[in-house]
Amino acid sequence: MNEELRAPDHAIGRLRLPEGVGVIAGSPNGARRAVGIVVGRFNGEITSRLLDGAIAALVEAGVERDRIDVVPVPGAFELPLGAMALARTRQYACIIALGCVIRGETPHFDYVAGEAASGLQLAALETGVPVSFGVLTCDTRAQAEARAGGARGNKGAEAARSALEMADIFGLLRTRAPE
Ligand code: INI
Repeated sequence: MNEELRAPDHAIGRLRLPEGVGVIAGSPNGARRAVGIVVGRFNGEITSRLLDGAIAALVEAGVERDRIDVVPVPGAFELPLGAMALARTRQYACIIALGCVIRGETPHFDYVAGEAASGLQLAALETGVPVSFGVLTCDTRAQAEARAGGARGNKGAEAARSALEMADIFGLLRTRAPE
């Protein structure tokens, strides 16, 4: 019978794995991990709620509060540079980037949102430190509110658990005995 991996609640979907293969699956485990958070001040009433959600999820996963460092930056455009700076310290198992870009409120939505997304991916790929994408890119403020602790959950908490899951995979790979 095929093994089935139930997705943790930060990732939608169920993955069915074939038999006979090695599986290196992480879980959002925060024990003994330090975590860096970079958060945009722009749309701060929304990003504050993402930050609350992220910190609550980290603490629930076992991260000690005093091992969480938060770096506020002006807006989503600055998130990649902040994430890169945190990652380069090598002090953090993973980095969480939180921001909120609302299409209706900015003619340069596509630039800010696009640069945030590609820059955060670049920060992760360049440093090898997991960086999660907790940036809301919404058409309206109502949509952003729904994703920041409203009807559609809290994207900050999801980003926190995704970052911890990736850190856990990296930890498993580092300690895996060579065959
Ligand atoms: N920054 C955001 O995080 N969200 C936005 O919706 C936004 N808008 O609307 O422009 C925004 N702009 C600021 C941008 O991120 C930079 O801080 C700014 O351009 C200075 O580099």
